[in-house]
Amino acid sequence: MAKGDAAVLVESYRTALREALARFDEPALLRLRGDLQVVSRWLVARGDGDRAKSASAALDAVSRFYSFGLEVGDDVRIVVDNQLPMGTDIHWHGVKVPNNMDGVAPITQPLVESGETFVYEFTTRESAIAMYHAHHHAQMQVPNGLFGAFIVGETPIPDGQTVSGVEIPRNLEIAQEIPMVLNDAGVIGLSLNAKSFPATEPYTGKVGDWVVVHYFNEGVLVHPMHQHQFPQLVFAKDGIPLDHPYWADTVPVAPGERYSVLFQLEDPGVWVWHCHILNHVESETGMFGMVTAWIVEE
Ligand SMILES: [Cu+2]
Repeated sequence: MAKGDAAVLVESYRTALREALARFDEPALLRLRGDLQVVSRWLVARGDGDRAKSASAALDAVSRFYSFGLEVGDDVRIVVDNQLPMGTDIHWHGVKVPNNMDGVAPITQPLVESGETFVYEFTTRESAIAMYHAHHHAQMQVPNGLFGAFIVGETPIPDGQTVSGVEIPRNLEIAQEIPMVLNDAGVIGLSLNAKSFPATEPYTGKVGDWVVVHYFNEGVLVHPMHQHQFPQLVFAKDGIPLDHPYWADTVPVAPGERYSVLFQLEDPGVWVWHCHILNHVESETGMFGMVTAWIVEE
């Protein structure tokens, strides 16, 4: 393909996605368990103009639409309705599926051409902290929004264990469980859950709360996620529980990786939480991108 053709394709792809977004309706079938059926229409942020504001509005919709949780043993049926001007597919990243459901056109299935539908069916076998994303032209489709978070069952937390001298109470009650998708390219750009600071609203909690965060890197760069004040106990990598959890104030998350962390909001105040690659969070005009915060109250 000539370079000029690729540029035209990217532009028409973005235009079609923006149009699809304008037609977006709240799906009726989201978060059903058992015989799940989600009618997927790939969407993407409106990335031009005021990126923070537009990304915020658009990706709110995307994350509601595309993040869903399942139980182990659920029969999953997902209908992909391809409204893009180009072919696509979906790979279930971190979930075991039959080979012909692995979503790698043209190896394991035919390409889902523009205007076609394709049905993915599988039964979840084990708990997973997973993602799903386009595999065809992933370098273009994923950074432009063709991805989502995908959680199956429960991944155990190391409560009752002592790690580096710190005792994690038994039978911990988790005040919040937060999926945090990292992105850095395409029309979405540098973002946390598809929002760029200041659209990244702070998280709020009370002193003493325990929080679980699952980082998902759907971007093309590594992001060392730094939490001020509260060390993060890394307890699962790619959804696989660690025999030896470890504490870290900065957790590097490479493309494709997932890290699950547990931490306690120990002190009141406003505590910043951000990627520590500094030009992912600050420009000459101030903070932007992959920054958010905790507001911890007494
Ligand atoms: Cu970063």
